[in-house]
Amino acid sequence: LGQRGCVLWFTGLSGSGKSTVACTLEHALHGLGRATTLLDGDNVRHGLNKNLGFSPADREENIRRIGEVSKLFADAGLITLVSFISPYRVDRERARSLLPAGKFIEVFMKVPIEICEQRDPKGLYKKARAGQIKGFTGIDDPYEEPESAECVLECYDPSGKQRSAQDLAKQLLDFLGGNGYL
Ligand code: GGZ
Repeated sequence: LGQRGCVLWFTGLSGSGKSTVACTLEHALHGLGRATTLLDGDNVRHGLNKNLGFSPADREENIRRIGEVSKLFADAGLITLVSFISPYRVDRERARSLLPAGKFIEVFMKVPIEICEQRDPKGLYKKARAGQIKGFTGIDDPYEEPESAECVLECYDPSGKQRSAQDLAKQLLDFLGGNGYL
């Protein structure tokens, strides 16, 4: 079991494609025979964190618990994919500080909010604009962009064309391979 565990921490707005890319990357890693786990809203906010909502204090506690659980998985040798908005820089930095240097890889899904809002797959931006959801990230709750993420995924090329999840996952695989994580 020579595998070195690490945490790939995806951060980005609602609708930026975090979970899609994380899932695509996970499949690619399985193809290489790597043991992984994926933490996202579906398996964490509905279980471990089902007592938490979206107030600043609840988001902080959400990310705190996810950081601690990620550390446990990484210590067990898994490539741990984590997909939450994680909007507050200080909370991401605390999750980073739980791990030895180099084991926390921050992945910023760089997508302009205008595009996330246009896509609006679940109609949540629309509801936030209408005041039916209060404290929505990017509308009336802050998203603090990473300042030194290990990986910045430019999800749109300069011409405005969307890059595929496969292409973005490939960028991450290249990063992992090139930096001795695989
Ligand atoms: C942001 C919200 C909110 C508010 C519900 N703000 O597109 P989605 O639906 O699937 O992703 C969003 C998800 C965000 O949960 P996280 O655990 O990732 O957030 S955080 O890291 O800030 O704790 C969205 C939905 O939950 N959602 N209300 N007010 N997103």
